[in-house]
Formats: sequence, C-alpha cells, structure tokens
Amino acid sequence: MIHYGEKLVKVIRQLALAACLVLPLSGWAEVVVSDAWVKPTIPGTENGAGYFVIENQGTSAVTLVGVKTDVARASEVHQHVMNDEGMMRMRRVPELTLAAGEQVTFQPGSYHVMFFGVKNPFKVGSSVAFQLQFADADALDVVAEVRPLK
Ligand SMILES: [Cu+2]
Repeated sequence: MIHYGEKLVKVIRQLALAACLVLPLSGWAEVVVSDAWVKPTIPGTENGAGYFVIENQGTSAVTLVGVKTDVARASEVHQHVMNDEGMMRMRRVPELTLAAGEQVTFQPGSYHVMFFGVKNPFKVGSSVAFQLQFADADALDVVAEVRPLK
C-alpha cells in the first residue's frame, strides 16, 4: 500500500510538471493568407509558381512545413537565393517559421510555392487551389487567382 501511494504521488508530480511545461507554450495560432495568385504556366513547360501574403495573427509561432495540391504532381515551398557565382537559384524551404505577428510576402524572386508537373496549364482568369500545412496549426486552404505577369 505504501508503495502504491508513493507511486501515485510520483505520477501526480509528473502530471503537474508536464502541465507547467506545456502551459507557457500554449498560445493560439491564427494564420491569414491574402492576395494569393499564381503565374500563368509558360506553354510547353509544366512548372508553376504561386504567391501570397502570409501573416501570423496569433500569439505563438507557427511553422509552414508543406503544401498539398491536386493541380500538380508535387508542390513545395521555395526561396530564391544567390549562389557563389552570383546566380539566382531556387532552394526548397522545408520549414518556414513565422513568429507571432510576423508577415512574409511570397513574391517573384523570393519565397514562392513551386508546382511541379502542372496537370492543366494555369490560364489567366482561372484559379488554383492548394493547402498550406503547418506543424502547429490547422491546414489552410488557399484559392489563388491566375494573374498575368506585370
Ligand atoms: Cu521554385
């Protein structure tokens, strides 16, 4: 009996400790995406790019970890970076963390959603649906308008 009681106290202590560890991290995540658009695909090519403004209006950080879509074979978050030869290259961004209140603009030459193997060409006036996936927030459905390049 004594053993059982000690064990129980230990468990309660562990639960209390777990609660203390979790509570300071608990905030709320609210991700808002606006001004979503994609470039029309260039005839004869099968890759596309999507852009938007993403803002974390919550009180805790959120991490964008992926993109899902039915409109292409695959989709990824990319960024343009300068390589050693001074050439702009695209690089996959496996995780993009937005602090509370932070806003990031996906735009040509910077962050973008890369679509590989676009099934039907992106035509001006149509729309493209995809879903942004987060490590610590609900997935977000986005509908982007196909806009001509300025
Ligand atoms: Cu890219």
